[in-house]
Amino acid sequence: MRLSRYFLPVLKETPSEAQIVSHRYMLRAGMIKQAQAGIYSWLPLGFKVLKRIEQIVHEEQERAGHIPLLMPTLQSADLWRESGRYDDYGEEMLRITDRHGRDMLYGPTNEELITDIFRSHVSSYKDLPLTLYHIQWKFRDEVRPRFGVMRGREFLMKDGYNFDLTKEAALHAYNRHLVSYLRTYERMGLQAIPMRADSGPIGGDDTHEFLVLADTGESEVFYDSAVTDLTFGDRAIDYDSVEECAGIMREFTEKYARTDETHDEAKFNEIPEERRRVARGIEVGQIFYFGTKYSEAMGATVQGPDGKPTPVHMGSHGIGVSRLLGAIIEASHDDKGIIWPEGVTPFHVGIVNLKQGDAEADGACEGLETALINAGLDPLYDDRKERAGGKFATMDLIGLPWRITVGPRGLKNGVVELTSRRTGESEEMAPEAAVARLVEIYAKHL
Ligand code: P5A
Repeated sequence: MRLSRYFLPVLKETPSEAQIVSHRYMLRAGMIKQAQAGIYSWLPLGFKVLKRIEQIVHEEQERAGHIPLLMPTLQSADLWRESGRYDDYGEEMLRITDRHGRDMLYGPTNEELITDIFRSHVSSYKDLPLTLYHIQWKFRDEVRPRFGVMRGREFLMKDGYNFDLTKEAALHAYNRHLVSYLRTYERMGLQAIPMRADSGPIGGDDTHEFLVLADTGESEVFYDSAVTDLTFGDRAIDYDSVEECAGIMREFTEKYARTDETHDEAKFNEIPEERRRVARGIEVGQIFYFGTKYSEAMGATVQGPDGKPTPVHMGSHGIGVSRLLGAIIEASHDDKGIIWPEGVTPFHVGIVNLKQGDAEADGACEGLETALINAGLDPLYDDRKERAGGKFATMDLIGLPWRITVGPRGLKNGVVELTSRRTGESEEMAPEAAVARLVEIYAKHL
């Protein structure tokens, strides 16, 4: 992409309404524009990151054996009356009436709709286990939408639902989700710690939230610092193996880590004092096991092996896809702007031409752009007639992890400069070597 043809409405001024760094940088980098309180348009740069995050979520869900589908945003109130949640959900639910006077709502979550799909099409235990998920917009009429995409009213969520014959099978689905979430967040360059939490309006007793530690997080958290040493890494996992998933679940949840809703001071005090931590975190996901709460209320039964109708055991599992952009920026930035992890960056590398209009510099940049594209990478070439300082400032703000700087002086010696956004370190090398280095860096992210 050529920056001269792109739509990147970067702001020079710091927007006064933004209280936290991720919101400030998302506005300044031209990623989002507020349409109404808690409702945003996703401008091209923001939309690109959102799509990259969605892609990672899809890949990891499908790897775990979960099946994508797409349900609508508007739902019928009658389904929610069946589960009893229509009245319970309160003012957070956006209620709408259509021209025929039928009550509808903009879905804040989809337990009812998916249970309706299930009961219409599945009647035998032989069709289990089944986990269906989608990535779809949700609406919650939050009292205080704030911090940009962190607490929106309209937001994008991945929500998945498992259907199993027994509690044991449903707990395996719970563990499988936990494992797949650990992988998902790590691919985005994030450490998200599973913490015992409260289930709120979704229901059930078993629930974990995934929290990214950040001072600007809305949740207060209490944990044993040893949990921050755990990483999932590259280990291979067999998602069908009950023991393997349960083992990872134990490994990542046996140490004390809780949100304030479930915090237990006495248990916390059993941790050696030097490892006790009280901090703040951003909730980027939550998993639930709620048994037969919805299947019993809505008649979602299957014929069991004994021929008797049995209500299915269910859980639901959510990732805050749009919130993740804010969480990643909170976790990865400096005073010049965003620093995208390689896994989610909107463009893989920025090309900065120090002397636009100089035939040799222009030719070298175009050659690099073509070579990068041919190698499967997605470069952003700043071909504007701007001074170098302005080009660097834009690249630093939008946070591409790598930059190639091309200027007449270097070209005389046959070199360009490859710079890491994270460390600021630069290295001179031949253009082909820079392309080869980037191909190597991105190999595990493509
Ligand atoms: C699980 C999937 C549920 O709704 N039902 C379907 C369950 N869980 S949840 O914890 O309430 O939401 C899942 C994740 O969505 C993100 N989230 C939000 N993101 C932005 N703005 C909001 N107002 C908002 N509310 C929830 C969180 O990341 C949460 O973990």
